[in-house]
Amino acid sequence: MSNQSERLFAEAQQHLVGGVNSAVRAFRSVGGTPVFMRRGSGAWIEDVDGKQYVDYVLSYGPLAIGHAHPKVVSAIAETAASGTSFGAPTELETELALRVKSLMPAIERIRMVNSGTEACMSAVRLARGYTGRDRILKFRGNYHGHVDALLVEAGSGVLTLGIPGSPGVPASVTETTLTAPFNDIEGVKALFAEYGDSIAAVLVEPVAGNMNCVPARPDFLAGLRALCDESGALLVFDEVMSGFRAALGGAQAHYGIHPDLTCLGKVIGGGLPVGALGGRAEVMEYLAPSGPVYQAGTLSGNPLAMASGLATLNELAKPDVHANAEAWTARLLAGMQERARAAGVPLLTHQVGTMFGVFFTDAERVERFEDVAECDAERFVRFFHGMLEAGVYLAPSAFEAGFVSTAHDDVALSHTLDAAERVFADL
Ligand code: KE4
Repeated sequence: MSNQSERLFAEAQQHLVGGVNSAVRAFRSVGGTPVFMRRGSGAWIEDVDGKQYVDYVLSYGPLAIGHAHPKVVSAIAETAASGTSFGAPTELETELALRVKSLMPAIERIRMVNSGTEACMSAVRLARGYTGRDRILKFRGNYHGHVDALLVEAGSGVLTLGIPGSPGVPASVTETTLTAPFNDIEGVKALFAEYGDSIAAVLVEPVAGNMNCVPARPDFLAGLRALCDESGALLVFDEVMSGFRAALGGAQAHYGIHPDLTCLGKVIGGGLPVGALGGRAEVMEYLAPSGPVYQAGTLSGNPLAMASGLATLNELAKPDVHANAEAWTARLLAGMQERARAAGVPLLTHQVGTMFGVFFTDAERVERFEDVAECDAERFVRFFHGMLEAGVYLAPSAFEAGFVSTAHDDVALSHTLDAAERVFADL
């Protein structure tokens, strides 16, 4: 069969940098040609050659109720019929805010933006403006979008001052960014001992989804909460990925820890561009126009994105809907482990809600970036391509999490596990 993706990719590369509009899609770390997709339906996605795959990327998280859900499609179509954007307040923005607040009580005020990056960028500026402090503490392996101050590649050694991880980011921007190992509260205590009164915020992915899927240890998050309380720094949960997935109320519900600020994205837009920053009213009211910290956006809160996000969260919040998807995820991972064991393939899996990770390692535990880096990435590449060939679409990187939707059913489960059984046999 002709491979349309190869033809389309060759052309795309003449016009789009790397042939893509987001770096991870280029298959650089797994090799081969990115598969061009043309439609999705529920748990399935179809490429330009008509081949179907069970989809565990789900647009890197947003599609919590699957592709082209009728409620989402009709909400967008009906809203669009009345116009796409007004640059003026609309009732839909308050409706989505109320839905989010009903699921995340730590959010008293919210500001809609257009991406997770924008939410995290705004969180950093707000924390610095509110506390009058400059330093931000983040964790190795955590990703918070392509924000200059947060694109920090951890240096050698245990704890580092920021070292620009990308050209174009001046040292002056990252010298106030501190980096510590994920899940290591002692390392954080050392940084607070030295810099505590100059730290504006601790920014953490409570479930790290950008170094595969690595949940924070409960004592680690509790330790961060205590250190922030003692020092006056703000605790910021980046729940762009874990929001409405780690639990219906996000990782903050899963762990029972309230951050001062929460960054959201992905699911909150149901596949349309939405990010959000929310948290304690006393802090959030420091944002313009109520306070002095400037923040704005032409399409922030636009009706289409609000309608898409609202339809998604309303569906997800129905009784047992999220719980059933969590249970399905557990069945998937149990089936994968059973088949890996039978094939003698060392496989460790993590699940938090409807997020999951698979690691080719015989290690007992994977808790920080360094542990992930020691896993067998070459075996992952063969696994990735074998599953792709078998009609299962995983993220093209050993450092990405997997996602399940409420549309993943028994047919998708048996298709996936049959594929895994065949691929493990060849690993
Ligand atoms: P966006 O700007 O891509 O909407 O969100 C940035 C972001 C912030 N915080 C967390 C925890 C995130 O996971 C992300 C984005 N995640 C990646 C997936 N690893 C998006 C996929 C991509 O870059 O194409």
